[in-house]
This record gives sequence, C-alpha cells and structure tokens, in this order.
Amino acid sequence: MAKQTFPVETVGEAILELLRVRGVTYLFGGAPTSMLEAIAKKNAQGGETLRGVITPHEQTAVAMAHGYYAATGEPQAVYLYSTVGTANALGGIINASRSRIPMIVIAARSPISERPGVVGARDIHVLWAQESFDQGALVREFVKWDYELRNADQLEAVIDRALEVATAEPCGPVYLTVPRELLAQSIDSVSADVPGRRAVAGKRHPDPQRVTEAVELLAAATKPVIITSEAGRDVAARDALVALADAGGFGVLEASPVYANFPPSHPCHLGYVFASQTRQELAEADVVLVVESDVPWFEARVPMPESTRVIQLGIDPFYQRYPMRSFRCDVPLVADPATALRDLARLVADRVDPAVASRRIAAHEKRRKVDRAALDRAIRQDARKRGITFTWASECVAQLLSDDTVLVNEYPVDLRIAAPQAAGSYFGPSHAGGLGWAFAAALGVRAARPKSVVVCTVGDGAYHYAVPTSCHHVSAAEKLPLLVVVFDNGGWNEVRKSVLSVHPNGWAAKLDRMPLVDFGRETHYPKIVEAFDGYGVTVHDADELPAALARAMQVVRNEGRQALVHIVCRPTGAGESNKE
Ligand SMILES: Cc1ncc(C[n+]2csc(CCOP(=O)(O)OP(=O)(O)O)c2C)c(N)n1
Ligand SMILES: [Mg+2]
Repeated sequence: MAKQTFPVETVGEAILELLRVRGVTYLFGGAPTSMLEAIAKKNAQGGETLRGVITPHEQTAVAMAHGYYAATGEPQAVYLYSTVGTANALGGIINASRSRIPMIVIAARSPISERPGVVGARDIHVLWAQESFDQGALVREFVKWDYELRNADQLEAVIDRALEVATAEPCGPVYLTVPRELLAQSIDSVSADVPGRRAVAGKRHPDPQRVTEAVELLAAATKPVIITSEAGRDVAARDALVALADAGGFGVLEASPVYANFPPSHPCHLGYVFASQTRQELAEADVVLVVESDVPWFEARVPMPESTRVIQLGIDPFYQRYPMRSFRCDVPLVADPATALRDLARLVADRVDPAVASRRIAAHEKRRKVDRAALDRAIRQDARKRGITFTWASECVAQLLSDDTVLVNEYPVDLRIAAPQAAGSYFGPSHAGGLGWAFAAALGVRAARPKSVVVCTVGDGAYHYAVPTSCHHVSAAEKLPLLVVVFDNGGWNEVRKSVLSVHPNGWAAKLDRMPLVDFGRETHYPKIVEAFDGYGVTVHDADELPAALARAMQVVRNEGRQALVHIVCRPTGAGESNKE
C-alpha cells in the first residue's frame, strides 16, 4: 500500500487518471474541455486512459453506463454538458437511481470567472444563460451525492468520495460538477493511494433473531410463496433462492423482473406479476417472502388478507427514498440477499419435511403443465393467423435465444414464453419506468460482453423514446452490433389500457380509435437502421417472422452489423399487460 504520483498537466487530466486508477474504464457521453484534451494526449502518446464514447444524446450515455454495470458490476463514468445536458439525461438518472445502479455522472458547470487572462473563463453566450443557482438541485432527488469540485487539492478525496458513496449499498448514481477554468488549471501531478483505501465492499448479514422468526413462519406455513423482482442482480442470490425454493418446495413469482431472478424451467417457478395483474397464489398465501421487490403486489387490486404474514428481505427492504410505500412487513431482513437467502435455505431444510417439499413441488409442476399447455395452444393458434400477435412474436424471439444470447427487454416480450434460462442473461427496465432505456442499455451490455449476442426487444413507443438515431449511431461507430426487435402496435397500448382501467365505461372506451394513443401512421423503421449501415426488415405476416428474425440474427452474428426487425403486430387484448 503506497501513495503513487501520476504526472499530469491539468486538473482535467488528473480526474481522468484518478478514474482510471480506480478501475473506471468508460466515459460515456463526451468529455469536458480539458479532459477531452487529456484523452487526445493519451491517445497520441499511447498511454492508458478511459475509453471515451460519444453518444449523440445524453440519455444514451446514462443508459449505457446502466447496462454496463448491470452486466458487470463495474461502475462507469458519464459526462453531461451543463444544466441542459443534465436535463436530457434526467430520465435515465431516475431509472438508475431506482435500480440502484452506481455511476459517476460528471457535468460541466459554467466557468465562474468572467475576467481576461483566466484560461477557461466565460467566452460563449451560453455560459451565462446555462448557469443555475443550484445545478445539483436538478438531480438531487435521484442521486446519492452531488458536489462541485472547487480546488485541485481535493482531487483524490472527491473522486474517492464519489465512488465510495455510489458503490455503498444501496448503490446509486452520484453527480459531480466541474467548472471549466478549474479543469484547465495547470498542475504537475496528482497522487493517490494504490490500491485505494476507501473500501466499501462487505456483506451485510441479517439479524439472527429476525432470521429465526422468518424460518418459523416459513416452516409453519401451509401456503407459502416467494416473490422477487431483483434477486438475480447477484448470481449468488439467484442460486441461494433456488436452494431455498428446493428446501421448502416454495413457489416463486417474479414481479416485473429486472434480472434473471430464478430459472424459468425450475418446477417452483410459478410465473409473473406485471402491471395491474393479480395472482391467486398471493391472494391465498399465508406467508409471503418478498425478496428485493419494491412493489410485490397491487393492494388496490386484491388486498392482502389481514392474516397473511409478510417477510421482506433486501438491502433496503423499506425503499426509504420512495415517498410512499405501504406494504406490510411483519419480519424485516435487512441484508445482502445472497447471504440471507443461504441462511434461510439451510435452516428451512432442517425444518421442512422433505416429503412436504416434494409434494409441493409436484403440485407446482402439475399447475405449470396446465399453464404451459394453454400457452402452447395459444402459440399454435397464433402461428396460423395472418397478422402477428405479441404471443407469436414472443415465441419467435424465444427461438433465437441460446447459450450465448442476452435479452434486454423494455416490456413487449411475454416472459412466460421467452424468458432466458441462464443467470445474467436477462435485463428488464427499472421500475421507475422511464421509457427509452433498453436500446442504450443493450449497447452497454454488449460493450461489457463482447462474446454475447444481445437481443433488444422494445415497443414502438419505447423505440422512439430511446432516441434511436443516437443508439444506432453508437452501435455502428463503436462496433456494438445488436438485434433490435420493434413490436409495433401502432402507438401506446399501455396508455389505452390505463384509460380503460380508470374509465371502463367512459367516452374513450366507446371509440374504436382512442385519441392520443395511436401514432396514426405507418412508420418505416428499417430505414432508420439503414441510415447507420444496418440491416432492417418489416414483417406483417406470422409465417414470415421466424425466417426474418433468423436472417437478422445472421447479420448480427456473421456480419457484425446491427439489425432491426420491425414487427407489425395486432393490438394486444386489454387483459395483456406487462408494463409498469
Ligand atoms: C419517458 C416516459 N414517458 C412516458 C411514459 C408513459 N408510458 C408508459 S407506457 C407508454 C406507452 C409505451 O408504448 P410502447 O413502448 O409502444 O408499448 P405499448 O404500450 O404499445 O405496448 C407510455 C407513453 C413513460 N413510462 N416514460
Ligand atoms: Mg406500442
């Protein structure tokens, strides 16, 4: 352990060096003046530095850092231009915040000096008008920490503080503003402890008393059920969840999954809960174990019976940054999920008769078979229709998935049909639901996993929100080929369903075409990807879809080019919802 000194010329170069030394590898978005200058110098001299990725829109930068972290557990840096760039990135920051994704967001702030002779002083109109009284206030509610770098003495301390706060559980983005003249300030060197001495990693163990209470409840339960949204963030937690399900024969539901939480082929996998949906297993349960889930059910749809006992397990099972959340918690387990789940699995195995667990598993298997048979019938029927349904489109996507694919889905895929099996092979949107996340997140996943083939499924609405030209550009320029599948139902079906849910017999419900829901025109989405040298195709007929997807996949796999399959789908039924 020792202080090391790194020769630099400016404060901007020092920030880059410190980020590199601390293991950050990417700077998504762009770079502020003197950091850009330093990257140019390093590239010219062959020195090691961060890989800068220009993203034509800021939202792409934030979602790429999000996807990269989700795939690797390694926080990255993002750069935003001042207040205006921050405003463009805010939706992505909200997504990252609610998904507890650490990243260091660096934003320019207007130079303070207006005086001649100061390098970096204000000399463009925008540098007055872009300044705000409190730039951090723009994002403060959704970052864990914001700070303005004020002098060069603080460099190591500030970068280490930023990374320490971002990566301490519950993790999240942090925001650092940097004035231009400070970045340009000449300095000879920057020093840092190597390795760093601000370790934060450590597993939080659950309170043993609460573990005993949870095991008592689970062992005595007659109708127990587990529900999770984010257990699969950590592969070890997913494995421990399997061990627990096996030990007790407990059924597992996924509530709007964000990760591959539980093997879909496991006999205990009972299915999914998406927006507005209800599940009989939850209504009937006497004990519910909630694992890393902010919204495990919808009380407004089916109130949980008074007698049901609820255990909530998570690194922050109270979701303290949510203004309102009223799910009952009889037993809190505030802990690293893998650690707590392993404890529960071991203790439940001692307490639950293996014959009881086996009987439960057999019952789950029976019900799964019935559900699967109904799905298979629907798939067979839809395969014969001319128009394409979401069910058939999901089945065709399922046929593309294999050991080396990763699915990044912003809602349209029916996970009952197309959920990937392997750990780490599925990423879904943050429960904040800021649309436009998946395409750029998929680019981040692809940057992190060059050997994987990344398939990104989006609604036509979500595709527009992603600023697709920005994402297609990055895909081409950074050689990050993806298969993007656009499920085009002509607009915002989810909004239509919300209106019907609130006003089932209202004026809008009587109309064939609801206002402000249909895009009202056919768009030729393949032309967008073609502008970036990718392959695009529109498919109208069900029987043409498998071959179209296979061809597009070939383009991605064999030619290393991006591809887009535009599926013109029939409107989904009002009951089918998989949105937040
Ligand atoms: C940034 C953002 N704007 C608006 C919304 C509200 N919203 C939720 S779902 C939805 C429609 C999405 O359309 P699409 O992706 O085509 O899916 P569909 O509803 O048609 O299945 C909208 C506008 C949102 N979640 N995020
Ligand atoms: Mg749509």
